Amino acid sequence: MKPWNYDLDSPIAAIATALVPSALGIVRVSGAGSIQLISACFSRPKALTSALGNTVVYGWIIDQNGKRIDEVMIAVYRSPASFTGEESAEIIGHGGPAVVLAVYRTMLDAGFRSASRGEFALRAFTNGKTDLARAEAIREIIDSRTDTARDHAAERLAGGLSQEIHSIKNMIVTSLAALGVEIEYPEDEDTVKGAFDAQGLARACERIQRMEDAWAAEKLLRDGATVVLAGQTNAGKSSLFNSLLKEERAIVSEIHGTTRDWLESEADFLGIPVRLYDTAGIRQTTDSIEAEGVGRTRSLASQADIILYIIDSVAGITDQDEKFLTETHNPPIIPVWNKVDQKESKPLTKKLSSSLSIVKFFPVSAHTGDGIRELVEEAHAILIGENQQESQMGAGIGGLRGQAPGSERQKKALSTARAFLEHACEAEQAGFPLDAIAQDMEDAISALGEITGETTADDILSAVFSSFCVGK
Ligand SMILES: Nc1nc2c(ncn2[C@@H]2O[C@H](COP(=O)(O)OP(=O)(O)OP(=O)(O)O)[C@@H](O)[C@H]2O)c(=O)[nH]1
Ligand SMILES: [Mg+2]
Repeated sequence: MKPWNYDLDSPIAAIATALVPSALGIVRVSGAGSIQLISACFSRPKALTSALGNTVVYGWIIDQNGKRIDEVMIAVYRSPASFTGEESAEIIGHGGPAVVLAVYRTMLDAGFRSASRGEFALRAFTNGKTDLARAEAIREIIDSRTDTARDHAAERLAGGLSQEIHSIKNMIVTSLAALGVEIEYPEDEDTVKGAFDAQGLARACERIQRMEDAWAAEKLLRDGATVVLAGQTNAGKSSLFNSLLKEERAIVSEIHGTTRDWLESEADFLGIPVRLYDTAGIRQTTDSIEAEGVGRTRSLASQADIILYIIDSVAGITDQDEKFLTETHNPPIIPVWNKVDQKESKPLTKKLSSSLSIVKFFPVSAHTGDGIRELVEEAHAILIGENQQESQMGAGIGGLRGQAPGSERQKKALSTARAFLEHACEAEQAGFPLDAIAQDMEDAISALGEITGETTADDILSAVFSSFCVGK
């Protein structure tokens, strides 16, 4: 029995757009007989039932009492030329929550069942319209928080990862076939001796390893990072926060203690999605509300992936700055020398203090934007791991793009496949029987097949699709 407890043959309906006031709202349906079912609650039933695939039909959705619900366009898809491979339709109406819900309820009354999470994509997969890696890329593209993340997901959606997997699998299948001949006709003089293609398998391992190495950066693109702006009052944290966001989000003033509680917003650090926090300036205070704010700053800073510690270069370094910079080792700190546009700004060349002589400061001006690019580049380098090889960095953020795995599940399957291949090579070296080596190679092929869904167990499929949103 399949792990999903609904049948994939009945016609389904779902709301495909967010339930907020908006120009358009879409109710989506799929399954054999869908068009006939909608026609029972449509002002122009004949126009709809006779519509060709990939055409749109204008009319009104009418409820069971004959009341007009909404003026819509219905996009008609005929099997197999649809996303799910089934007969399906998209009812494009107005985007208010009440109207979209009313159209949806009318469809349920007409005989559609509510779709489960990811059921449209599951149907597309079971009908052979997409493989599993490409189906997962649909969710990735929806969840993308930056252009880089979206670009990588789009490449996977276009089949970048699937093609690389197929290509590696074909290499192993070819080697396995040669080994099969050797196993089948061991005494045959004509059989090529040493059919085991150690070099070919080593190349396959390298290609898999390259994809595994790209996962850390892909995970960062998916999950993002937390960056906290901290420092003393009036250092320019809120100004830098606004400058990084390119909007006047936080209140800025020359009064010390302007920010009393933290603020957060979403920023893009060269492709990495970042939750950026502006915080209350750290200082001794008798004001209980401000003290609470300072406590929250310390707590947020301790949970960050990076702290940008802002110092007012006009005021110079205080004992408190020095204490923070020398005592805090985790998470990493980038010291920022702000307000360098001011002529009273103290030059960085001057030895700041003996304990800070090794600290690298980043000179910036939150007002003019000078130095901010370099600051973001530094944060980006720390986040993706400075110790990574150049090639791996390129592979992660820019190089492999859609060939990189997009989920933990895919990364695990890659590691499993590589472990089997390495084991096959070791077994061959140790003089194991050829059929044992062949078994390792088959297991590697099967692990790679889990990525594209050819050999994926039903319960894993169920877990993958149930993480989708309803209507997808
Ligand atoms: N010239 C110049 N002034 C700056 C710069 N950054 C901030 N300022 C000024 O410094 C003052 C304090 O800036 P804020 O951004 O409010 O400082 P803050 O660190 O958020 O201060 P608190 O919220 O009080 O902790 C304001 O008058 C800003 O206009 C800069 O790069 N150049
Ligand atoms: Mg502030």
